[in-house]
Amino acid sequence: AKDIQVLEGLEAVRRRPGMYIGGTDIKALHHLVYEVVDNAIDEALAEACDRIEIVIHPDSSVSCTDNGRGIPVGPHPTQKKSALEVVMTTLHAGGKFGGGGYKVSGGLHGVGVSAVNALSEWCEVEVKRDGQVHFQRYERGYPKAPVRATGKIKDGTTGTRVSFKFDKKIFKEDIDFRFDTLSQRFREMAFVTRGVSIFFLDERSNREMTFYFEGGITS
Ligand code: 0RA
Repeated sequence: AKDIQVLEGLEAVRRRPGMYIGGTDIKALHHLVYEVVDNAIDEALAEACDRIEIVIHPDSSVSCTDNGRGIPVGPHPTQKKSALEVVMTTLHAGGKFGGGGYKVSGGLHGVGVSAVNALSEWCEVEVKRDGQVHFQRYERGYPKAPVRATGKIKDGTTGTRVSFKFDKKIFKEDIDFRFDTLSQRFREMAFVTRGVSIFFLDERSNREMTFYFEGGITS
């Protein structure tokens, strides 16, 4: 029964996107990116990550990679699936488990990456953690298969990559990401997140920017 509620949760996001991301226009579209990047920023604010890389691919899919601890992948304490799947498919499940940290950077009404997943034609997550690469793919929020290990890590690196392609069925026609809108936001995130490097590449135009402020807002 719980599983059904989880799926209904993401169906609700697709039925009424305005309730979750404030609309279906270009502003709402950019919110998808902010939500994903804000999760990486939170990892940087926890001093667990110092590099975030955002790429807009030629098909307008977006990937955000961070070198943080990686979203936990172990079995979730109450649901019989990976914590990673719970984070990706449950509304409000994006917070740090077990109290302690909480979201500081704000974002799309705090709904989490699962709302982005729900509003994406496809979404993929890759987590490097515990010496392994873990992967899961979703289509319109539904997992295609359980989280699986796809490789071994020998150099101890950790991190998370979330990739998604926004669903053209949801958003207004003929809208797409704007380099200047996104880079302005990433510049601001770098101001307020001392010591993090934010690398931004737009493969549609081959423009790129890197933001880094040693002293944060003081700089
Ligand atoms: C929950 C717990 C921990 C990290 C994260 C979530 C986390 C989420 C995101 C989203 C994007 N990048 C992320 N990186 C980490 C802490 C896990 C631990 O203590 O090792």
